[in-house]
Amino acid sequence: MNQDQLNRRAEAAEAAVREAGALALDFYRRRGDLKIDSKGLQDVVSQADHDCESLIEAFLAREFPEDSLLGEEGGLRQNGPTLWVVDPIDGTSNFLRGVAHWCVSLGIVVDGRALVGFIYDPAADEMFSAVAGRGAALNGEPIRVSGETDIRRARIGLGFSYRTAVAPHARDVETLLDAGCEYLRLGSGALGLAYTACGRLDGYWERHINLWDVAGGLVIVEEAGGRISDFMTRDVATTGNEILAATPALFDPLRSLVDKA
Ligand code: LIP
Repeated sequence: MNQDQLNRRAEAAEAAVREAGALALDFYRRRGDLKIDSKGLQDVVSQADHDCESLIEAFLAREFPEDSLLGEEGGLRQNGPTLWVVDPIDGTSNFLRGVAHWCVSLGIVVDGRALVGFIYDPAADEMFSAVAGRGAALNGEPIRVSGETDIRRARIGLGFSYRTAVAPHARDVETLLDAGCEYLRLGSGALGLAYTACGRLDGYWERHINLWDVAGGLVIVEEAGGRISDFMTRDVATTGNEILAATPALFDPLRSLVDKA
């Protein structure tokens, strides 16, 4: 894929995420009318997730019908080698409970590497973005990970879902606190990566997360100067993986802490 093809897709991806974000915000304001379905323990979904994903699917079919789409709700629509990976509403539990910490996340993956990322928080009107080799931004302003080097001053985002056992997560909390490291569980892996990229957090750790939750954030963290664990394995689109993101100085200390937990 040449730079021009990538740039055209990046422009289109931003437009698609903004449109889906506007629809999601409209649903959010009338969330009381939404019927909530369960996908598993503490794993919810509503018409808002489905309609926002369908909007992006229709957009993609119009603009780049040769590309493929992987969405949280509709799964894989295989076409050509370029893969758009979408989480129409990341932080769905927050969304349905009226907690204004959710977003639309989109990443474009080529040859197993995320090259374009957009994470849009419509409630805060914050657009986190990055294209490989062109840096990361928040509402167009360049962003960098924090300069934090000391685990005893660090604030780390933690994620958990019942896709994994409780005990390792509980040990993570204890291990980080014993190390003097503060943690926050905000309920959106995508925003956890975006906040790491702009220095609101010094890192993010979750023992299992899906590609659609992080595809947008991977390139945003890297282009903001952060380090990311080797998330993109061959079958990650179906299996998911653990994710560790952090400032360069904190990555190895955090790695050894969570490996010890
Ligand atoms: C959520 C992730 C979060 C994880 C939740 C859930 P969703 O995604 O962003 O990191 O801890 O279990 O998977 O379901 O809101 O799109």
